[in-house]
Amino acid sequence: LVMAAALRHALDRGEITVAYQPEINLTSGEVVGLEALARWNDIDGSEIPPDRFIPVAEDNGLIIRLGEHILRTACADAMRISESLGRPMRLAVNVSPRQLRDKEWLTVLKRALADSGLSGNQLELEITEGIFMEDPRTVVEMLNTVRALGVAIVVDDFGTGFSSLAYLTRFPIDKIKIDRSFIHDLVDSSADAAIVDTIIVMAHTLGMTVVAEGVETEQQEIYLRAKGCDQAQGFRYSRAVPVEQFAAAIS
Ligand code: G
Ligand code: G
Ligand code: MN
Ligand code: NA
Repeated sequence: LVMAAALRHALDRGEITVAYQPEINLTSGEVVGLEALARWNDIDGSEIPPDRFIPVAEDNGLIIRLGEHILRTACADAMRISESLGRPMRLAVNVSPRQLRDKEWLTVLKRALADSGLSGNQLELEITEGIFMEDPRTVVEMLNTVRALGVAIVVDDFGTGFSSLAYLTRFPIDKIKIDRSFIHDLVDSSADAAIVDTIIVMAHTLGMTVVAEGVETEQQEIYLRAKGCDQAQGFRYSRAVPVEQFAAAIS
């Protein structure tokens, strides 16, 4: 309850900011995208991690306002970065099931694109597997509407949920993000390697792009490139940084 009130105040005062982590094309080595990650620096300077405040925002409904703030900020930042770079960067934004269920969601999304000037083709929405356990008719219809704007659908934290794999063919999905728990011991664990290999082959067979998250070492990168993984993200390249720092690093 205390955190919910503090979060509301922080949002009112514009203290919730967005940091960006690059996504790298494993073939070219180029930065091809950026993931927006919410950041909350408390007045005392300490950082409250998103895995603590996002669930609070989801429980009390504040995620609707918070999510809109992050989406709008990120679209505007990605547009500016793309313009100054002279090539389009893809932007990935995490969205909670509760946002997707909100009746205003599509309006919020269209307005964020229109106001920023960002093309729908540059935007990716990261959703977690839990959404696929909800009423499939409603979810498929909403995802198809989003996709008609050119926006791509990404399954985040892939492999950690409890849902059946059948959803991969029932729902319109463009990209899979392999959870970092499978990447961590990739080079030493034949079990984790087998899982990663299989996810890459499966994603490509289904016509999806595949990204490895939590890439920290050169050996992991070499392994993933050899297996045909399309993209990588992780501390090997950069942690999430403020927009000015991101822009300066890639220009
Ligand atoms: O930045 P960090 O890796 O600490 O993020 C931790 C978790 O918080 C991640 O699982 C990420 O998906 C989630 N998260 C970060 N920013 C947002 C956001 O803007 N919206 C939602 N729904 N989740 C976010
Ligand atoms: O959306 P998601 O929950 O996947 O957000 C990414 C999270 O993973 C962020 O909290 C980010 O700080 C974290 N992260 C990003 N790269 C790495 C990495 O290379 N190693 C580890 N341990 N965590 C990472
Ligand atoms: Mn994510
Ligand atoms: Na993730």
